[in-house]
Amino acid sequence: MNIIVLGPAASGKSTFVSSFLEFLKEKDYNAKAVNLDPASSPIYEASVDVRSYVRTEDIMRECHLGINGALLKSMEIAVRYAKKLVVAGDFVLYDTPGQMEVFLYSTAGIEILNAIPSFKAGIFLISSDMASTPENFVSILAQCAAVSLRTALPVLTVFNKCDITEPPDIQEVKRRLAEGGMLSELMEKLLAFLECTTLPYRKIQISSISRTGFDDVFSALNELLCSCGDLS
Ligand SMILES: Nc1nc2c(ncn2[C@@H]2O[C@H](COP(=O)(O)OP(=O)(O)OP(=O)(O)O)[C@@H](O)[C@H]2O)c(=O)[nH]1
Ligand SMILES: [Mg+2]
Repeated sequence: MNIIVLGPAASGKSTFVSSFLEFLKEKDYNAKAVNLDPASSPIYEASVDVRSYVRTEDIMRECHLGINGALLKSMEIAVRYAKKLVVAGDFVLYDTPGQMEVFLYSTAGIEILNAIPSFKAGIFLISSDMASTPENFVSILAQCAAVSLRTALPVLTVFNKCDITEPPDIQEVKRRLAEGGMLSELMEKLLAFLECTTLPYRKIQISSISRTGFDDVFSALNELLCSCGDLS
């Protein structure tokens, strides 16, 4: 199974890849990790590292670009090596950059994901502390739904960093949105994005640091890719 780990900057993607890789290896699976982030060196043993082909800091210097423009340019260059960025294994975890525009707007991110053979799923990591206000929660949900649409992957929505804060209670978010405020109507409508994520079926809470909730991720991934399973 190929697992693409997606999510906003600092949601804990690389830490999750590192911890979940160990979790899978301890279960005796042939598990591997691939770094698809040209701006960051992997904090785990990567079977393939995109930085062997392109590094964002080099692109910044050579093309006189800022960090975000250089990251997008790096991903465009990485497309040339897309086939070399794929490995085989029982489980392969693909770590991605936190700049969501790579998957929300640019074609490069999608082309790289398209090179990964099927039997693949996405994990969209949400940092629980980032989703602590209704505004943030709704905004992240909208991103999650857009990423599923854009990547055409079955995507599991997962709350990370639950060791430091509880993820939001969805009923409580709905109640607070109903209280009013200038943008409450807009946010209430955006809340419909919730239905486009796996959260109405199952709320998965993990900590990549203390390694809690990984069994739940593992079974939900298997159910997500098994036509006979549901997420309840
Ligand atoms: N408390 C806590 N901290 C975490 C957890 N997961 C990650 N972190 C911390 O969050 C910070 C960002 O983690 P990363 O794994 O680098 O996040 P990322 O999503 O890969 O970041 P980018 O690649 O820059 O987008 C680091 O300081 C991690 O130690 C967690 O489950 N709990
Ligand atoms: Mg990272």
